[in-house]
Order: sequence, then structure tokens, then C-alpha cells
Amino acid sequence: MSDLFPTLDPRREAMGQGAVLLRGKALSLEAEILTALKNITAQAPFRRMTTPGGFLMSVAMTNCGSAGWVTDRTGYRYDRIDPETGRPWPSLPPAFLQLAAQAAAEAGYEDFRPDACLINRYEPGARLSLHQDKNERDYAHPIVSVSLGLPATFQFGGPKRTDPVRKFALRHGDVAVWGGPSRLFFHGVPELKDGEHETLGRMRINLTFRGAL
Ligand code: MD3
Ligand code: FE
Repeated sequence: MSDLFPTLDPRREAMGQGAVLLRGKALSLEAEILTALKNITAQAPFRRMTTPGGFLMSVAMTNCGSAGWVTDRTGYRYDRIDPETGRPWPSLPPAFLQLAAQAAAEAGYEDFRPDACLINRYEPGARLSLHQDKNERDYAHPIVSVSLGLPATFQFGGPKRTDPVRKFALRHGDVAVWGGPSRLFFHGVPELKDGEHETLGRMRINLTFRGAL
């Protein structure tokens, strides 16, 4: 159905050109998502990876889907095999696919079917410096992100690293969709503040769904 009054939905916020924030969108699937996460991380544990420049990332990561995002001294890439286990990544759970496709459609990106999901784990003090997501084959696909656990500040800039950033609070259950012009905009997450989340404890988890291959 077409949305006659998009600005009147308080759960929906425009973040920029092609970028939409759907507040609380993941809450109805919370239990399924957390069960699936336990299963994934039992097969492909969180690990801190090294950047090409030799820095150990403060964010711990794992993946599910046909390919996973990895970094080491040789560069950033998507790999069908988890370099830590030598096995394919766990598959994308149905609840993940359903949420990503529905959120993308709500944001105006019909028929988005992700083939990769990067899972980030932030503990207090962890951060992700300003960057672009450029390792995916086709930038016509949006990126869908799901925030869980402790709240974070999200910095959203522009097409150039030096463009001013705007800040958004991302809270448990929020889903955001980035497509169109904003797909290649710089973004980052400053140091996670300490706190205690009622279901996840002292951490934040972020899922990003991508069309990588
Ligand atoms: C805007 N993750 O994994 S999610 C990442 O909260 C990443 O863990 C952050 O940036 C996190 O690459 C931010 C929001 C996000 C993800 C990808 C984007 C925003 C984006 C790609 C293009 C533009
Ligand atoms: Fe990113």
C-alpha cells in the first residue's frame, strides 16, 4: 500500500537522501533474532580483526550468509569461507531475511534480498571510525542495519570524509535503511558508553544486511 502520510508516522524518521530510520522495527522479532544469533556465534565466534594498516579493531565481528566481510593485513573483502574456522559462514536465518526485506520495502527498496550479514559487537569503549562501505559489488542495493542492546550515537556524514556529520541515537530494536545517494556516505560510531541493557547486558550488537556478491 502507498503511504499517504509518511511524515505523520512517529516511528519513521528521514535521515537523509534515501536513508530512513524505522524506530523499534525489530522489536516484534527480538526473541527469534537473539536465538538465531546464539546459534550463529556458536558456529562462527565473534573475533577482532586486523585492518590492512595493522590496527586491531575494537569492534568484534562475525557474519552469516553466502559471504562474510573480513579484514586482515592483505585488505578488506567478502569471503565465502570464515578464515577462523575454514568453513562457510552460517546461513542467513529466515527471521533475518524477513526483517531485512520488509524494512527495505518499507523504505522504498522493493525486492532487496541480502546475501551477507555482518554482525558487529561493541563493548564499552569500542568504536568504528568514519568510513564508507565500498566492498560490495553493486551499490544499487541498500544496506539495512538493526541495532540491539546498548544505545549508540551514529554519525552520518556525506560523500566526502570532510563533510559535516549529523548524529542519531540508535537504540535497541531500531532498523535503518541506507540506499540511493546515501549508500556511499561516510558514517561511524564513536566510543560506546558503558551501561547495562536488560537483555544483552554491557554490549551493543549491530546487524548489517548487504547485497555483497
Ligand atoms: C550508511 N556499522 O558495519 S550501522 C558497518 O552501528 C557499520 O555497527 C555501524 O557502519 C554499526 O559498516 C553502523 C549503519 C550503517 C551501515 C552501513 C551504511 C550505515 C550506513 C552504509 C552506507 C551508509
Ligand atoms: Fe559501515
